[in-house]
Amino acid sequence: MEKNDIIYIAGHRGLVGSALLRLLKEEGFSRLLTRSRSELDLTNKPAVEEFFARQKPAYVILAAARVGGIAANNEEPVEFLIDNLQIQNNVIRAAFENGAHKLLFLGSSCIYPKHAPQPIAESELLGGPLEPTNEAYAIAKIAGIKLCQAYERQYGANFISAMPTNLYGPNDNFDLAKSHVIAALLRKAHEAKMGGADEVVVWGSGEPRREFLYVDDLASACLFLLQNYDSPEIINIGAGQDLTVRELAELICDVVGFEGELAWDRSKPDGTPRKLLDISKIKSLGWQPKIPLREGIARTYAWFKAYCA
Ligand code: GFB
Repeated sequence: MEKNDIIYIAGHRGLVGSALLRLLKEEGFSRLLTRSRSELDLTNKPAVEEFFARQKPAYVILAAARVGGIAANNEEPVEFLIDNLQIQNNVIRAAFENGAHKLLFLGSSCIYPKHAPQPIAESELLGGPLEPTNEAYAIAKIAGIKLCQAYERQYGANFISAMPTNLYGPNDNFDLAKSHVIAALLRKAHEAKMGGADEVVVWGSGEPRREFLYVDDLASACLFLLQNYDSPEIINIGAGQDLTVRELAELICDVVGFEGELAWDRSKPDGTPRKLLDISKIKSLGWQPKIPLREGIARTYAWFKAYCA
């Protein structure tokens, strides 16, 4: 990967894409290609074809997707399935047809079976039924992995797929109906503190376990894979440790400085009981996470206060 290669970051305004854009700029990559959703609708096949035919990116990072937390996934399976299939089909095909050297497809830890052995190794893919709350999103992501592998098998394309664990950081979505748990609890704890409320409502039982990776660590892993990994086999990216939702909520309240109680809304789903990724494969290649959870949450809270509060 040369510093003057044309690199297209699809989804550069999102949590993942914006972190990649920051990192690639810092590293001196000078021809970074981005388009906002109003400039290029990735679900529009002719528009995507025209964009690739004109720009001919050498590297493509597919960080554009319809994403959301457990509620959005559970309530809008149609959009999660269709939009993600369209975006990835359009971008992956156009990348191949316009001679991209390499494409990085980003999946998710929810592609693994609900009851996969922990920590979850890459070999668990398609080993059992999925978690129902995010089955539509997971099916779309699995289709993306299989399309990249098919391009490699049939045409020799260097299209790789990475599976990040749950992510958080600056530019996350803090809208409570769509957000993932860290963004949601940061907002709730902040608003409770500012409003003098005596409790914060947390969804579910507090018992599910989750692993969280700060998005700058994810960006560094993606750059590492673009530079060092050329296999169609999927590869996990995670933090290597997890905690319960209850422990997470307590940590977030501590970072925010909210001293009231936690209240549990058990009418909301818990989702999958645990999804800790086995990251021994990427570690053995030489990458590891750097930003501890508490520090990442503090940085995210600082960003939230600056831009969203
Ligand atoms: O982050 P989250 O929405 O997604 O929820 P998943 C994680 C856990 O936090 C669940 C609990 O057990 C939630 O019930 N939780 C507690 C909350 N309070 C809240 C809250 O206020 N908001 C939210 N959102 N959760 C998603 C998938 O699953 O993970 C996606 O739906 C994707 O497909 C993503 O894979 C990474 O970890 O359950």
